[in-house]
Amino acid sequence: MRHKFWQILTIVVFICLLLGTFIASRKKDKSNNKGPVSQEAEAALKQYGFYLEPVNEEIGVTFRHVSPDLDPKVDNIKLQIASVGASVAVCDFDNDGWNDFYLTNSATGSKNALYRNLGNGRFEDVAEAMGVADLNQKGTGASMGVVWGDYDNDGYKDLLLYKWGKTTLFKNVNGTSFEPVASSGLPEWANINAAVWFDVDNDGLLDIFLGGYFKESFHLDSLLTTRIMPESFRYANNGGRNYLLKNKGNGTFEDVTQQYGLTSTKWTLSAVAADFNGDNFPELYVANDYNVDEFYMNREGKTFEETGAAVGIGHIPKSGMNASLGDINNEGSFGVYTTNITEKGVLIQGNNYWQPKAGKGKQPSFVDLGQISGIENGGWSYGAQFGDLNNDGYMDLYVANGFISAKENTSYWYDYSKVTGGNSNIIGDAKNWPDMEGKSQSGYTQDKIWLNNQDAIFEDVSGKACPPATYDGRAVAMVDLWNRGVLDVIVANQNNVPTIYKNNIGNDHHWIAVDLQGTRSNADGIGARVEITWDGKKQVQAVTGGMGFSSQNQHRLHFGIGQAAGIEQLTIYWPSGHVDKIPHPAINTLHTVKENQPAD
Ligand SMILES: [Ca+2]
Ligand SMILES: [Ca+2]
Ligand SMILES: [Ca+2]
Ligand SMILES: [Ca+2]
Repeated sequence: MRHKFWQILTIVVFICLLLGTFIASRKKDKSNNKGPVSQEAEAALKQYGFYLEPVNEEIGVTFRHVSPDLDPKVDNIKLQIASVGASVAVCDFDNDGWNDFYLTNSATGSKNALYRNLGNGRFEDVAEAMGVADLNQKGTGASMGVVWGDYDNDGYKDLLLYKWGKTTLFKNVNGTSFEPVASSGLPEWANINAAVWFDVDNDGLLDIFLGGYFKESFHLDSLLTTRIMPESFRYANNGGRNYLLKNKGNGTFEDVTQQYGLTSTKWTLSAVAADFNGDNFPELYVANDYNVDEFYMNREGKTFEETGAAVGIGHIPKSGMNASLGDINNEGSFGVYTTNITEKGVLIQGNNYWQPKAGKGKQPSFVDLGQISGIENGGWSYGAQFGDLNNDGYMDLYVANGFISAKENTSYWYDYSKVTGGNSNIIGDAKNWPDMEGKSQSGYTQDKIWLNNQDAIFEDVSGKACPPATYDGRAVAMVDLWNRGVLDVIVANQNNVPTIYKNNIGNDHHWIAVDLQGTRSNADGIGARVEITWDGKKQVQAVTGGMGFSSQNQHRLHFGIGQAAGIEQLTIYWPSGHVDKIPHPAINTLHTVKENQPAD
């Protein structure tokens, strides 16, 4: 008997040792960049040419987002109101050539994170040491997002943190610490859900656009009233005001919102700036909840004119949660992807891809290709980004979705309909909204990954090109995290962990990447357009100061070019008006290009 016991124990120990070795070797495989091993992964690599593998633990990312705290007066719909705040913004803040990223948290007392890329495959949260962690203290509001922009042109990108509360600009001190910029002229208190850096007047100094959601007089964690909600589900104009803040060049910003005609008070959730008509001054696309989106034409840097209806985007009110740029059919012009709500049998708004129409001179106009391209139905969509995930020369699309994943197998949609039919007095008061009682609403859904099968027709590869996951996705950023010539994907999930996807590419496709440094233009080159031509194709991308929903991609621009042996020309249209042309640049490499000093 005793003998048998020892025999069994020996066998058990032996099996444990074997298992341990197996697990250790698997771990080693991952850290050695051998790629995923599952059958699903191998099938995806073969069929789509890429597979996204979550790697949070392996790379040292332990962050978890917690939703903002609200006044108990709106407890009945807390899940609904406190459903934003998870964001991601990529930046190589210390200029060591490795992309780092910032994640916001939102609960009172929670910490934001700045993950520095150690260059050895792992990341370290340095937010505390750098002075940008403890930024959700009581009385200062809840973080909603950040955008990076070098406002003082010293070569280090600075951090603009926007909040439901006190939006703050932090100066990046040589990549070693951050210091809040005092008396910068930013609003003392506002409920901001969108921000972009852009040079409105092309004077070489980056200006700021802030989009307000709730009215700026509300402190959502200590409310004097419950009348904080939209006056209408379709034509609400009682949201927060927007801000255009002009960089004076001395560390202060001047509020020029009135002067530039940005006076609308719709419920803004996202914005993107780019030059759509070739005069080098950036236009501004503003995505609004509970109303139509807006398109602001830049009139020579002196004022904006809202032309949404005239250009075709401003007719149908939807839920505007995203605005990001793409060039899905390699025509060399920007389209804008906006996201909305689609819930089968309840509400079908559909997402839009606004493709510019040719031949209209200085006034652009747009036609929606969302449906025909197959990228219309993204569920309750939030942030979205284009990027060539398999380097075949066509931009693919990642869309984060899922509104509230609370109690399983419950739905607030029926209760919701009780308030959506009411008049503005009823809708506008949170106390009239039925108690959510912990119910879900358009939750537990898989983010959308759409593969561009050339010619702007997309295939839904969700749940096939990555393991199944049903977080409430908010912000998406595309970034080459390990300098492999591959776009990885970071998704910030609401009230949950983010998903850091390492992209495994299973083909021999080529690529080229470009990192711009302005000299006459702003140092970040924000607003510059980069165009490449190859094999009879043309693709354009822009350097932006934030796009998507509460997110910012890597600063460098990444182009896949399939099996092409080279590209014919790389052209950079700087916001200053200068044009740099680089014939036959080397491929499979990152080019850092200074304005008017191109070297190939
Ligand atoms: Ca870095
Ligand atoms: Ca700076
Ligand atoms: Ca400016
Ligand atoms: Ca592609």
